[in-house]
Amino acid sequence: MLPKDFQWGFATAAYQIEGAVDQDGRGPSIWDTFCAQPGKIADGSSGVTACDSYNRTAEDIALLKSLGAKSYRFSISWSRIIPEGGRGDAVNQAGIDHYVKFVDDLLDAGITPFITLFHWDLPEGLHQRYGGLLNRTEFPLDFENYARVMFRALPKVRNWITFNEPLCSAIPGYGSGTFAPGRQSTSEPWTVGHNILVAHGRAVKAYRDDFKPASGDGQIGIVLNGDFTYPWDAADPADKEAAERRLEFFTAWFADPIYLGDYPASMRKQLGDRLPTFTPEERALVHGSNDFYGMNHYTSNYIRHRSSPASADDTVGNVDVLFTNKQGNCIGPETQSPWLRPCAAGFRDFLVWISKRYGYPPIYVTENGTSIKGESDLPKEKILEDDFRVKYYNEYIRAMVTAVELDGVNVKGYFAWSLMDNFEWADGYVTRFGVTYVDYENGQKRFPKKSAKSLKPLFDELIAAA
Ligand code: GCO
Repeated sequence: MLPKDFQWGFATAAYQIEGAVDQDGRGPSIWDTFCAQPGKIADGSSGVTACDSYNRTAEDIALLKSLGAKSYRFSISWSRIIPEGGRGDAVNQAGIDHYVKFVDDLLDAGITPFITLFHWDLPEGLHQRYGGLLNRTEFPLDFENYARVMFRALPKVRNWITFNEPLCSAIPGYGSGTFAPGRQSTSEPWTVGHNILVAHGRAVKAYRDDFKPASGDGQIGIVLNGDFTYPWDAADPADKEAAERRLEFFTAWFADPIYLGDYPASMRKQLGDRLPTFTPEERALVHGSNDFYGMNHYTSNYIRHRSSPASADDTVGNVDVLFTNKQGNCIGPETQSPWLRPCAAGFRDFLVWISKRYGYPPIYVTENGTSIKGESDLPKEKILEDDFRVKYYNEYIRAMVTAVELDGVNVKGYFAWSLMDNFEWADGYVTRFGVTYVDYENGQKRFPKKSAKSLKPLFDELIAAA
C-alpha cells in the first residue's frame, strides 16, 4: 500500500500548454525564438496557442477535479514574471496576479500545487544579454532573484521545484542543438549543467533562509530524468560497468553533487576539465540542496560498452544505448514512440538504484507516462480508447508500490505526464502524452481518454485508507 497522505496527480509545463505568448505583458522565451526558426520543430508548430491553458484555468482545474487528482504539478513562465528576466528588470504584476489566482483556485478546489520554477523556457533577454545558462555568475543570481519573487508572491505554496531535467536544457540545448537555444558544442553542455546546479543551490538557500514557513512543511528540490539501464550482455563485466556509467552520465551528473558533494568519477575521467570544478562556495550551495528527489522516468535501455575511446561529442558515457539485448530480448513493443518503450521492472529497479545511492531520500515521481507512434493520426474515438496507456500506468504504478512495500523505497507522490496532450518540444504536436485528448483543430477542446479515468480507481485501491 501507499501511505494515506500519498500525493498523486498530473504534470504539465508552461510553454507546452499555456499559449497566450503575447498576453498580459509576457516577454519572449528562448523557445519562442527557437520555434520561429524554420526546420527546428517537426511539424513547424510552436507554443503560440498550445492548449490555451493560460485562458482556461477554471476548465483545467475542473478537469483535474473530475479525474480525482490530489495534486497538480505545473510550471511558471519566468518571462511572464520578469519579461526581460534579470534582477534589475521590471516585474510584470499581471503575470504574478495570474499565478496567484491560479494557486488560490487550485487550493479552493482541494488540489495541492507543486510548482516548477524553470521548465526550459528561459527569458530570451538573458540569453541575448550574457549567454543565459552559459554565464556562471549572472545566471544563478538572476534565477535566485526570480525564485525570490515567486516565493514572496506565493506563500501558500509548500512544494517547490527549481529546475526540470537540467540534462535536457544542457545536452539537446547546447550539445546536439535540437532544443532551444539550439547551440552545438562539446563543452557547453557541462558548463550549463554546472550553472544550473549552482542556480538551484542559490534558490534553495534563499527558500530555506527567508521563505520556508515556520511550520516547517515547505519543501524544495530539483527534478532529474533518467532511463534505467541493463547490460546488453549480463555476463560481460564491461557491459555491467557501462550500464552503471550510463546512469552516472544521465542522472548522477546532477544527483551526486547534490547528495554526495561532487560529480561522478566516471564523468571526470572522460570529460577532464570540460566538467567544471565546484568552488568551495558553489559546493556549499549545492551539497545537501534537496528536500526531496524529483524523478522523471519513462523507460529503460540495454547498454553495451564500446572499446574505442569516447568521441568529443559523446554525452552518454561512451556506450551503445539499445532496446534489444544480446539474447534478442526487446524492451517494450515496437509500437511505442521511437525513443521509449514500457519496462515497469526498470521503474522499480531505478527507484531502488536512486534510494541505495542517495540514502533513501523522499522521492516524488514528477513525470511518468507514454505515447505511441502515430497516435495523432488515429481517429478521435481510437485515441480516446488508449488501452496501451492504461496498461502502462497500471504496470508502472504497481511496480512503484512493490518498490515501496518490498524495497523500502520512500515514494511520497506521483504525477502522470501529462494531464493533456501538449506541445512536445521538437516533436511539436505529433507526439501525444496526454491522458486527455486535445482537439487542436476544434478550439483546443479537451476529451479525457480511458487512461485519465483509470488512475483514480487505481490509486483508491493502492493508497491506505485515511
Ligand atoms: C521531459 C519533459 C516533458 C516532456 C515529457 C515527454 O521529461 O522531457 O519534462 O516536458 O514533454 O517528458 O517527453
